[in-house]
Amino acid sequence: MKQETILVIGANGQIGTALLPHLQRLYGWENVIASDLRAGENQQAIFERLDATDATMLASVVQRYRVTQIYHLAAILSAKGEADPLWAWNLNMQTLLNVLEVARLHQVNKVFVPSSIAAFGTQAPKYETPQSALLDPSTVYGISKVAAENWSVYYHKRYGLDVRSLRYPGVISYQSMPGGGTTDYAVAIYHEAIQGNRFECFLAADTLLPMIYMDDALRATLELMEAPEAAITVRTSYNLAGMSFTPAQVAASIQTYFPDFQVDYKPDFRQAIADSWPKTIDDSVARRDWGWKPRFDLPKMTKEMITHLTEKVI
Ligand code: NAD
Ligand code: AKB
Repeated sequence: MKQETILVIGANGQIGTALLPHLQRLYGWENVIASDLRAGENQQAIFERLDATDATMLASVVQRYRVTQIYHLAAILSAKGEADPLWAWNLNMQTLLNVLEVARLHQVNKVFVPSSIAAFGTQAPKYETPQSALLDPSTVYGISKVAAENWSVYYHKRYGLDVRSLRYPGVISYQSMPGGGTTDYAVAIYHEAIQGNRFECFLAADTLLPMIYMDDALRATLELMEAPEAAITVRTSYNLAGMSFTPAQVAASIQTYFPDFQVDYKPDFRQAIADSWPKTIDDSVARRDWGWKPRFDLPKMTKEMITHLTEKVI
C-alpha cells in the first residue's frame, strides 16, 4: 500500500463522495481524511469539519495529519455561481489560494485542483476543442477556473509545487447528486426516469455537451495523480473527454429501458451557459502524456446508471 496521507476538501460533494472509497482502497482507510463544511450522511471516513476559506483551520488539519496530498474539490459550480457571482468568486479563489499556500508551506507533495469545460467560452472552437484553445469563459465559475489554472502554473514554476488538473466535462454519477451546475440535468433525468416520472429539462433538446461517467472521471483523476512527474507537460489543466450527447439523445437512451419515459423542454438561464461551452473535446494531449482512454459511451453509461439507481430504490 502507498505511504501517503490524503486530504480531500469538499469530500461530500458529487465527486468527493465517489472518490473517497477509491482513495481508501489505494492508500488505506486510515490515511484518507475527508473534510467538508459539514459531515455527510453515513460518512464512512475519518472526517474533519473544515471551511477551506479559513487558512488557519486548513493549516491545522494539514499539520495534525501530516498530509502529503490534497484533492481540492470545494467550489461553487456554474449555475449556482451566477446567483451570487462575488460570493462564488471569493469562495473559489480563497479556498484555492489557501490550498496552494498550505501545500507550499507544509511540504505537501501533490495537489489536485480540478478545472472544467467552463474554462472555455465562445471564442474556442466548438467541436474537438483543442487543449490550447483561447479561454474566454462566460460565467464567474469559468473565470475562477481559468484563474485557478494560471495560479497552478505559477505555484509549479515559482515553488516547484506539483499541482495537477483535469478540465472535467459534466460528470454523471449514481452515487451522489450534482451541486448546482449546467450539466446537472443529465443526472436528474435518470432519477426521474427510474421513478416513473416525466422530466422537465432546463436545456433545449439539441444542446450537445461534453460529459463523462463517474467511473471514467475517477480513473482519469487517479491515473493523472499516479503519472510520473516527467510525463506531465500541462500545468494549466488537461482537456478530458468521455462522450458528448444532447438531452434528446440521453432521453432516447433511457427509453430503451423505459419506453414511456417523456421529457418536456423548458430552457432557462442555463441554456446560455451551455451554448457558450464546447460540444466535443480534443483530449489527445492527455492520451499522449499519461495514456488516457475513456471506457464509457452513452449506452454503457445508461445501463450502469439504471442498474445502480434501481438497486438504490429497491
Ligand atoms: P459539489 O458542489 O458537488 O461539491 C462541492 C463540495 O464542496 C460540497 O460538498 C460543499 O459542501 C463543499 N464546500 C463548499 N464550500 C466549501 C468550503 N468553504 N470549505 C470546504 N468545503 C466546501 O462539486 P463537485 O461536482 O463534487 O465538484 C468538485 C470539483 O470538480 C469542483 O472544483 C468542480 O468545479 C469540479 N468539476 C465538477 C464537475 C461536475 O460535473 N461535477 C465538472 C467539472 C468540474
Ligand atoms: C457545471 O455544469 O457547472 C459543472 C461543470 C461542467 O463544470 N458540471
